[in-house]
Amino acid sequence: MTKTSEHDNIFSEPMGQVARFCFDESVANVFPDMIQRSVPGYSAILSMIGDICGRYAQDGAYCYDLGCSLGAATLAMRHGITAKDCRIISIDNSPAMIERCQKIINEDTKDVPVDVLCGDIGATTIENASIVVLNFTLQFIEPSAREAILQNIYSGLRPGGVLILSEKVHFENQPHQSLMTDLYHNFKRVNGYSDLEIAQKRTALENVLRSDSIDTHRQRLNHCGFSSADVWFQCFTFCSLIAIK
Ligand code: GEK
Repeated sequence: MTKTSEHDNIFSEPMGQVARFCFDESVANVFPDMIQRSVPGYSAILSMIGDICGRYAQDGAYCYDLGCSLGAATLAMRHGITAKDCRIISIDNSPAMIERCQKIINEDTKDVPVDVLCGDIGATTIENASIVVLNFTLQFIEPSAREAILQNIYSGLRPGGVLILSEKVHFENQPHQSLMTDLYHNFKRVNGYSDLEIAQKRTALENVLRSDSIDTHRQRLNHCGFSSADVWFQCFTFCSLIAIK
């Protein structure tokens, strides 16, 4: 977690009409608590992103955190990088997130420079990169626009550079999909979410978070030109892939 935050009770009261989920002020205020209690393995993934940066960041290269929210992955990257003269570029299109992210980064004293930018990752040119992180962001992008974003990332990576792509995924095998969903809902219950909160959040995310299968991710990454792309972390319907140029 980036820092302690307010408790997430956004979906705790019955809502007549559940509005589409968006990354506004109310979500930004509770975001560290929300993502920690909703994404199995979130802390482990952040910690490994730091380690991967230690291994793959190249001297004089940019490291991108696309869909940075409050900058949790940015901080992991900043503290994991050991290469010289790197710069982190952290982008999110939610002004509420970016405003808070900038404050959090300002409070951190590590010396790797960070540019925190409000913008659309679909309109961002990736250049001179050794690391690109999409930590649970691509799932919110219009599916037809995903390949162009990955192509842009591939083009902007140096040879030997890596993309870390964490996503909620689905499984084509229905019994397996049901089991993973049940286990996931139980994870949320154990973390204090009621059945009402789980159901209303699910409705709010319909057509907002659109998952792909792991096969779709692998094939798309291979099609973009990555020489290797495979899963390094998985828990239920949440996984992270590493793709190497
Ligand atoms: C973390 N990576 O804590 N352009 C820029 N940002 C976008 C776009 C877009 N087109 N679409 C969505 N976002 C973070 C967590 S959260 C994941 C990432 C979640 C942003 C959106 O505003 C939000 O901040 C982020 O992507 C997704 O490691 O909430 O499950």
